[in-house]
Amino acid sequence: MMNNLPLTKNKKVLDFVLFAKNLCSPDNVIWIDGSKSQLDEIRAKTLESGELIELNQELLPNCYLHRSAINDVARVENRTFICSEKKEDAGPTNNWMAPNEAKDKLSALFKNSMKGRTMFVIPFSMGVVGSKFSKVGIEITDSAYVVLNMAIMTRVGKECLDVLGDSTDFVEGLHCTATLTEEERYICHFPLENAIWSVNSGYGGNALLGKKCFALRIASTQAKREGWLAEHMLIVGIERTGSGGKRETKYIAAAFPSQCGKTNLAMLVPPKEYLDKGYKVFCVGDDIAWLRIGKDGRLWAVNPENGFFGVAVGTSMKTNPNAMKAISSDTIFTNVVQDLDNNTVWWEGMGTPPPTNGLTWKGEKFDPNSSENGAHANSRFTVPAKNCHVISEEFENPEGVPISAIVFGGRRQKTIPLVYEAFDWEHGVFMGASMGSTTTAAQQGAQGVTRRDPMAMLPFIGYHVGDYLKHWLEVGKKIKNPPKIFNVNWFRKDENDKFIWPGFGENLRVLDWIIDRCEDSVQANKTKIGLIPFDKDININGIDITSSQIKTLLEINDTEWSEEFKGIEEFFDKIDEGKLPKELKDKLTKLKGDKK
Ligand code: SAT
Ligand code: MN
Repeated sequence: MMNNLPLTKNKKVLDFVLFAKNLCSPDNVIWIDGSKSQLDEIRAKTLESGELIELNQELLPNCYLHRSAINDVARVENRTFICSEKKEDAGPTNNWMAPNEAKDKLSALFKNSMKGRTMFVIPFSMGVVGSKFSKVGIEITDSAYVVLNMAIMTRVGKECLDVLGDSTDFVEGLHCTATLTEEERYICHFPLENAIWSVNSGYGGNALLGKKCFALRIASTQAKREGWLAEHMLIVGIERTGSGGKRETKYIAAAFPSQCGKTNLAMLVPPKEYLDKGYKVFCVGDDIAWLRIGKDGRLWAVNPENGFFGVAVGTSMKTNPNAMKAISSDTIFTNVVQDLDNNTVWWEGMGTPPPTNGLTWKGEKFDPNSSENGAHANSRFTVPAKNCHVISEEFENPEGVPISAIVFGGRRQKTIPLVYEAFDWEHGVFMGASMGSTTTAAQQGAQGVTRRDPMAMLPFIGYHVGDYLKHWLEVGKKIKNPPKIFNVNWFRKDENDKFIWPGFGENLRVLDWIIDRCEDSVQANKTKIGLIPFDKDININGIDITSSQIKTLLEINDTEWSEEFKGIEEFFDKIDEGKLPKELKDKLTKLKGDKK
């Protein structure tokens, strides 16, 4: 039987559940205990209602398909609010609403919104249950799809309440799909109360409140108060024989805006030459890193999530074989094509022929010859981390992994070299603060323009961006052995508009240089913008790259950089509001003035 008795005596949790119950008037309340039998029962109900569709259990064991509402397929930045006490605390990169106004507005939308429905109470932990790095949340939702996804993406169940005990230190998340009306969709964050209210969307980033809402927006405010960093970063471990002849795994944390291949980089497969030399790559996380200063004076990172919520379109045996293997079982697919002949899934860029008898993400007949995509561009898979064959042994380590290098990157057709290294932490923070990515067809608005996205956190910083950058500088001052900071760009194009660098697994060649630099085993070329590899130090054996192309990839063009500095200056002016750290402005002035 479903558990509808409270799983805790924690007064604040019970008060929150009672408050939500009185407001939303559900028919019944179910506490998620984390047991397989309870999740099976909930899934069975979604199969009856059609919310989930069972896929071919022989070919795709324990895999299911979900089609979202057509108007509810992505995060909605324009309906996402930071409800800090004062507007200036949210800063120029966030929408702001006064906390009381937000509560009033959303209360009206929540009122009786669960009539005729079940209210689920999901206790969850971001990070290993009970670790001092971890934080507990309670999400209340009317969506069984959310429950099943949260059970993959986070650690859920009674044990989270047990470790919470009677502490009041948890994040309250109130979520209701309500009517899915776009004009009444709100994702509101209350940093002062550690609370999130989300209404009228069932989509991942809006509804799985542990992810962007908690682990980035709320956690970034907690991190600021507590002296650590909550970042939009993958964490990858690379095992190789280091310069001293010892086998060692070095960990890299890397921030990229969406559509730059974070999940692919986190699980990359080494090129043959590197496999032969014994290189191994381990994935710790593909989206979020919580970073703290360890007792040893290094920066340590955990991935607070327990699964991957990856983009399906474009994922193939070529781009990400490890993800493809992972999602052959235990996966919820959202908004992909259903192949009716064998009841499996398909999407554009999967590398196999399109089904002739299929249904699009909207559930309509799929025409493989139509110019319209069958899968939504933001179609997703939700899969447990343990399904990934290259998940790191340290994934469950409550202390996390020590970070040797922080890498920033974006999609830039020119100007930015394949890789360069910051002179020091402060310069690295400048690099992160000024990073940008070229907009693609996947984004609204003009294409081909550079959108600045500091640390890939633009939509996820829960407070003023100037204070956030100041916090980065302050953390840096406290790290005795800071990681080195780099910037990479896999997306430089030639005069024929073709990508020069092959990308994907070959990116290991660049990570290898980065680790060499961290081990001080390779020299670098000092230029005015940073430390660049000497051509010979990027290994191009076995790839289709000429030495003149490597030169282009590493080129610093003065005219392009003047333009770049102008773009950075404009952006800094826009976000300043008197809060942008002077160190960063000075750095820009200095870099601008420096000769080659
Ligand atoms: O926001 S989600 O986490 O759903 C996906 C993304 O845009 O990164
Ligand atoms: Mn992300």
